[in-house]
Amino acid sequence: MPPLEIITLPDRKLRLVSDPIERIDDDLRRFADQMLETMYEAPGIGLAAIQVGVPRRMLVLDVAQREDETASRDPMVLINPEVVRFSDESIVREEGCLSIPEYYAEVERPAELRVRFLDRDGKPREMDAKGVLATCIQHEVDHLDGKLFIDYLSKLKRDMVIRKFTKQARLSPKSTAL
Ligand code: GNR
Ligand code: NI
Repeated sequence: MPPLEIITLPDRKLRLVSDPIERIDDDLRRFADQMLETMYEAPGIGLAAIQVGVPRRMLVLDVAQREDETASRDPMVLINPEVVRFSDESIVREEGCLSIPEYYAEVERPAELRVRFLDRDGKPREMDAKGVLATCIQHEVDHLDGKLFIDYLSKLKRDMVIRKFTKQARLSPKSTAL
């Protein structure tokens, strides 16, 4: 199965607010597996459905290999995720985004959280997260609300990034490939 295409700035779909998932069936599970394959291939530690053009509230994650490449995979699928608790303590971490290739910046977010979601079998779950997992979950849930990590930067920096990608898209529009 070929990986899905990841949309990038300035694609306006990245600003959509994704809709809740109403039915968890085999088609959805197959799509989740395709998202995971796309994330591993990228490579990335998380991927929201809207990043492959589907405005539904689902994300996949695997932070297991980020610090230890020899660790085994730990794929996770979060459907209709909702952060129900944030820590008062926050941390600053460098973030990147597959939809904003090769741009990295420091973002401050709550250090820990509790997230409520449905797993791939439709079972309600809650999970406490800290470290890079907590950062990644917030980054992905933001995607479901049309929000990008550059929105936390100064307007000057954000506009510079958007301009760079807009200019690039004008010079080599995807639709004229081949
Ligand atoms: O692969 C990714 N790495 C990353 C690093 C720091 C904070 C967040 C992330 S998520 C990103 C993949 C992505 O764009 N997910 O939406
Ligand atoms: Ni992202």
